[in-house]
Amino acid sequence: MVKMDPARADSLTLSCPHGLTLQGVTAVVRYRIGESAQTLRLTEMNQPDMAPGLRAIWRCEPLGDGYRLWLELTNSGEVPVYLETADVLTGPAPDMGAPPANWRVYQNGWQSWSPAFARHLEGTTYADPGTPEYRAAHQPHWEPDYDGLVSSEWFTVLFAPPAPALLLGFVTAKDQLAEIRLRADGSELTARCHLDGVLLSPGATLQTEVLWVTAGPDPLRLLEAWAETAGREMGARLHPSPAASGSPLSPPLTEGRERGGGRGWGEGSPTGWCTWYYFYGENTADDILDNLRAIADYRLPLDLILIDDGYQTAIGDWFSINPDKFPEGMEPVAEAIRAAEHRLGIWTAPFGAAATSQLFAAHPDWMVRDEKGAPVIGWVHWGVPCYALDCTHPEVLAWLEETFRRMRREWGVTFFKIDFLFAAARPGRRYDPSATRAQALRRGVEAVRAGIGDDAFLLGCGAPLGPCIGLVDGMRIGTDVDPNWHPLFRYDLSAASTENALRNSITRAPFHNRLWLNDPDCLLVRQRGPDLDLVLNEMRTLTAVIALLGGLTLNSDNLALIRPGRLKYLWQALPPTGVSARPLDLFEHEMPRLLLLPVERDWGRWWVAGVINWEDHTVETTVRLSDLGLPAGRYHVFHYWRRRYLGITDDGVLLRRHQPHETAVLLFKPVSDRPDLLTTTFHVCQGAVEVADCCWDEAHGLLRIALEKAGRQFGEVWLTVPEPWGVVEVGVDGERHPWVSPAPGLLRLGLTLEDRAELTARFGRKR
Ligand code: 9PG
Repeated sequence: MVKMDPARADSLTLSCPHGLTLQGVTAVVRYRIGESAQTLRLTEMNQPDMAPGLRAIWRCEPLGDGYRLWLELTNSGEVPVYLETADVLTGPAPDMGAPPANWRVYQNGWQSWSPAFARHLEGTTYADPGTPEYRAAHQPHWEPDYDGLVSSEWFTVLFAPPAPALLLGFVTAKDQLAEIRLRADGSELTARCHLDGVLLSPGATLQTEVLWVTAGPDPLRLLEAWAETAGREMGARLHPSPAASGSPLSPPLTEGRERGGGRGWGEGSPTGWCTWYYFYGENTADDILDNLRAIADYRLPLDLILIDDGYQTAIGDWFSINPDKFPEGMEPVAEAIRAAEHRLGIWTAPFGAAATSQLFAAHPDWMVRDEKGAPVIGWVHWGVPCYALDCTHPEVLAWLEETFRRMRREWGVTFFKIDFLFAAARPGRRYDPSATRAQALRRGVEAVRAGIGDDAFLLGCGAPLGPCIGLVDGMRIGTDVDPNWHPLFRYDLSAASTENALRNSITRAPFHNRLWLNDPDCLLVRQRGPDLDLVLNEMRTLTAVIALLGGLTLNSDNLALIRPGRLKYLWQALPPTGVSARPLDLFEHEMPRLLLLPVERDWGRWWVAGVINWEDHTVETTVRLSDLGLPAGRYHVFHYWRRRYLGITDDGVLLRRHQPHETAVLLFKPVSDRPDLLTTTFHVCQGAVEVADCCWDEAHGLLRIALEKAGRQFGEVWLTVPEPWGVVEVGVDGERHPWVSPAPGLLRLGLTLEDRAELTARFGRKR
């Protein structure tokens, strides 16, 4: 309910669900007429308000358990108006029952690589390097009074337990960059749309983005509901996902197997191999062909071959192929990849033109310009300045569309990783003075989509998130993974490192299958050495987290040289389930430690938890069933990486030696009174992808398990055998098969699974 506050006629009170109220709120529009700065403050909803040259309506409608709010702005005068900002809601922060220092505030970074997590305002790990480069890449609304201000791009959730959580989130993002600003002392909470000084001509009208304000007891569910709503409002490109079409919040994984094959777009998360994180752009055509051969030899179920940065002579000159690396050009490599029935993927940074490029030399007028008319640098690419293309220029859009159409046609590319997208949204002057930074970016991505066609896969990277929804299929949601666990500069949370990449992939997990498919970046499984500094626990953490998150699963080792023994880790993450685990303690820990994947099949139900130790030392960790939200009952617990059965619990487990950077992958399976499948070691999700069926024939005491997984992989199957049952015999594909009993009531067998196998176990009642 919205009401006028009788004590203050100059503002409103917005009553949110669960007793939260926002008092003293208004909407504010800042604009210019000529050189004169103007402000219009609105204090009433759904009726027009006027100021010189501007007519505005503050719209409010119910949405779900809350409100949707936006502004409609019309130039009511005879001269141009230039719009700066529109605060769809501004006022003091609400009373959350605790001082702001004790709040958790989800702070979403601007683009793929920008840090995102639920900050604790006091004792935070947040760091702002404060360099011009950092601001250019991560802080699109930076201003000198940024100190003491928490800026979260696009949405936030405020939470101070035990009070309910408050969501302020824009659910549209096509036209303006938007941020939620919170003064750390609670004096101001503002939901602001950035209009970037664009021209509003006499008679013209525009709308701000739509803000959703709501509240609820569970901040993670609010975040999931927001992603769901934003994805729906913006027509997110979602690949058919049975889980996503079920219960809107926290769906259990029901049918991952059918869609997890990674065989084609539309069937879940892509799998593949990427050149970048071993070769870092130094790869030749032969290196790619060697890896193609290794993938075939090992029968690795990797679909896509992604040729990342390095094949081109300069950013912008996408058909000028480096002859030292690709002596015969791109065609023969593309041909070989297609002939081997792989998807061909290619990396570009489409909105940049290197200072050294032919593109810049030919079209200096295609760049975004600064106040002085100089071309604006989008970013510096490995030492080379790249200017930002003006994606409101019709010639630029035509060139983009044609460039991508040619890649599709001439090389047969069907997967496009488009990188450094934030360049298109750098501040500056553009051809179309009425286009915002967000609109410029979106027009650019639209041109790319038009060129590649509707059925090609488009992966955003280095991308401002919101404006890409509905155009991209996948999105990188964190920094680059890296051969190092910690970043070189610890104070930069956007710096490449496995730790930073994993943090964002976990904290942005709720986006998966709601806004796009999440890309957690590549999986590296090679041995520790000059090319990789991850210890075994760190590599297993990377494997486990990527597997539990169910998003894109791309390997980036040199498979032609890798020690074959290491491939067992890659196998255990393939194929992706397509469904994401939930970061249960997202609002409790800035580095969430607890991922939970619920799995449900016709033949059973289980939970896989990833319990992460981010500390640099060994800790003792307790995992309670109540922390996981599991129904009360008795559960078998299996410690996946250690291949150890931990017994039955109705309470929880204690990990006495939880090692540095180790992720304990724990299976919780309800105890059954008849023989049952406990787990398999073919996949981290332990049955979610490789067990096609499992049925119990009580009359004959027969358990039949159908295993299906592309390729050839050794693994174990574990069964539970409760009293009074005893095993009579075990068979694989009709042949008797040896087994052992690692503990009373347990049966384990090893087998090499080649595409499919049927396991039968016959039991009898002991007397
Ligand atoms: C290719 C790489 C890979 C990688 C992308 C992107 O200097 N920088 O700040 C910087 C940030 C990210 C980055 C490279 C440089 O990586 O995320 O997967 O494609 O480009 O150059």
